[in-house]
Amino acid sequence: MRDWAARISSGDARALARAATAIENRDAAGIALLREFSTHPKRALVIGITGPPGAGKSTLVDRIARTLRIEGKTAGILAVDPSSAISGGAILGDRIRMQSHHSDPGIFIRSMATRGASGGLARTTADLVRLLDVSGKDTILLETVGVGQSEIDVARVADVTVVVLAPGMGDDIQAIKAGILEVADLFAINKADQPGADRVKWELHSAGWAAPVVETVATEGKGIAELLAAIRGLPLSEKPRGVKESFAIDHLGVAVDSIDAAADFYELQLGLRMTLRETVDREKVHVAMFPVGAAAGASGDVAPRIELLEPSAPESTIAKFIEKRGPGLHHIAIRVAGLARVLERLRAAGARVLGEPKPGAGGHMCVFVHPASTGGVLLELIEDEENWN
Ligand SMILES: Nc1nc2c(ncn2[C@@H]2O[C@H](COP(=O)(O)OP(=O)(O)OP(=O)(O)O)[C@@H](O)[C@H]2O)c(=O)[nH]1
Ligand SMILES: [Mg+2]
Repeated sequence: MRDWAARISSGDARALARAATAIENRDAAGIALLREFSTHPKRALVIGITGPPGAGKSTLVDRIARTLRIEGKTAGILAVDPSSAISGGAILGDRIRMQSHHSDPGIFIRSMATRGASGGLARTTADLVRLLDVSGKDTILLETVGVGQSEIDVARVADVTVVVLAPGMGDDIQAIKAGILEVADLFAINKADQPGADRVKWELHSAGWAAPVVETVATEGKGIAELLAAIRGLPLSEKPRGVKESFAIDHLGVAVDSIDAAADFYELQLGLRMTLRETVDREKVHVAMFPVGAAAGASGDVAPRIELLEPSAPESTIAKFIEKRGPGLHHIAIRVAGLARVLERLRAAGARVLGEPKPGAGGHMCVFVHPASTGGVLLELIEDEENWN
């Protein structure tokens, strides 16, 4: 094991390939290797390249890798295909296009297809990124097809995510899943040799997407230097590395006159299970929790919950809320990875953020946004501490 790990660290391509397979299969040996590497400091720059099918991601990755090699740097390339089977067209295409690097030990290429849940794919991707980092690759390029949640999870593993768009991909930016655009630190409008690139740029702009835009013609290697310069120019230090913004419902807080009375509905009639009942003295409330559904997605293990809130004293804010508006939805709580950045954006846009994040119940940092900014409901934002690296 030690010997294997040492060979990987020294950049041995065969040891690396064997390790990648063990990690993908989650073999005992793969897990042991990861444990061996768990204290390895992150060094590589991880660039996520995502976007709709056929936008030119693989061609772009290939060009970026070539440019890096000319600069004397090494690259690891992971092509993650969450949709197709191993023999799927996209991956086959990737293999063919990447063949020019085949004999270059400074480039390691790996294709992965979906196995199991999206969270699993993101986990394996993060592990392979670590492996490539350990092996001394300076830059890791992560290609995913932007069609669903799983690549958004995968994009969270990257330090910088480039969303590749191209003209003529369905005429409307709105047609592209908004979630994909949200992960963009940078847009590459590829196929700028074709008509309509300006229009894509204009649509991005008018739809309010603020990330920088670089035009490229991947097939001709145009705009690659500019793209790399833009990637390197992003203020990496400002965001915690490896943590990308993401959002998940944590709980819905419902103000009730009596937990006992309301619990009958949620427990007996609806069939949910009460997992916690407690009194939070500081907030002067009794709380009852009803998890709804399995832990959703990759962000943490906590299932979203309905929380019934009953005032434990007349001066409780819940008592005041009921007095004013009657029982009902009191707040929505969303778990956010990258809370600091989100707050910065909200404040800049004039949202009424109530104070600074403070430790709440459970010790997580949380902060409230006034209903006046949210369409009428108090919004609690909770920092998701999950870290991907
Ligand atoms: N005209 C033009 N064609 C391009 C450009 N970049 C890529 N292509 C072509 O577009 C097609 C798709 O390119 P890929 O690099 O496979 O695109 P992709 O986004 O990786 O595709 P998937 O992995 O299948 O989602 C290929 O035929 C490329 O040759 C470009 O800048 N201009
Ligand atoms: Mg591709």
